[in-house]
Amino acid sequence: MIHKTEAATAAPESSPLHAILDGLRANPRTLPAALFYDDRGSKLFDAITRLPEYYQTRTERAILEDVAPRLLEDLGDSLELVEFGAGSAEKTETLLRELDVQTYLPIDVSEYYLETSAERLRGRFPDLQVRPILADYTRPVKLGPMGAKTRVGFFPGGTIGNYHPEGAAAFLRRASAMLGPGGAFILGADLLKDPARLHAAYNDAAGVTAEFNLNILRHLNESHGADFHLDRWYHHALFDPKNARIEMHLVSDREQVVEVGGERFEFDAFESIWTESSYKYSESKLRRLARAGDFECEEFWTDPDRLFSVSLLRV
Ligand code: AVJ
Repeated sequence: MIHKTEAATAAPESSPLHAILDGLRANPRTLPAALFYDDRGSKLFDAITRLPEYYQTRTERAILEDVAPRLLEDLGDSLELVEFGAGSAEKTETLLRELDVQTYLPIDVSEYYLETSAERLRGRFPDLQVRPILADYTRPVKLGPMGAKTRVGFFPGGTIGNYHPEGAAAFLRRASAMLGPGGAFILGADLLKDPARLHAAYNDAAGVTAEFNLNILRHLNESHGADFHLDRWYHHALFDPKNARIEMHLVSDREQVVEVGGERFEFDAFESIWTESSYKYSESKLRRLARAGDFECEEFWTDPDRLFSVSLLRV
């Protein structure tokens, strides 16, 4: 049974048309990053996580496996694990194996992901209570009464990097309020590093990231009656050191007019739509972000090459 929260009673939709149109009218033009993750986009993202250039996913998994005993010690027994944007919940299995989790609350907008992963986890962890919550985790979510000693949030994958810094702090403050006093939060964040390495991770040789980026336009054509010609746009990803972020853009290769949701948009040649930001953190910036988000950074773990980080924050 999937529990719909108050915030989500109107069937969560990741990107309503008005948000899409607002973004396309803006200067610079943007599109919501949530648009990436239709069925095809989710599969492309899975393929990205296996690319040789994309170190994030495998490095985070290795760190989590490595520090699991320390997490067990820090968090103690009787936990309620709340995952923000759980997706297929693959990384979660490491925590479920190693920690004393009584209840698992995955929050996601995808009913498909929630159902299939709940079934898989109930099969693998017969003593675990799984209570899926169909909701948009970027908004306040009601968790209901707690049946364990400590509430632990889990936000892996470096998705925190999609938020601009003020948005990241605001998200953490909401999470902190949800988890309550004594609550903990396990946060995965990508680290600042050699720009060439960052650039390669978003410009893979096989072109999967380009496909993933362009898929947004296909998605808009299919679900919002847009008429983008995919061969008139190209993928552009760059590292901006001033803002410590990767920016992904879709660039128009000519002057053209596109219709989206019945509205006409005129694009100049080489004008771009900004589709994603992925902020990269240093340890000190991450500690400051935690504080701005009403948490204290209790532990900071990284891999030997300092590519990625897993932090344990405390309310
Ligand atoms: C899932 C947001 C962490 O920013 O690296 C991968 C998404 N975009 N390649 C990231 C993504 C292009 C990814 N996050």
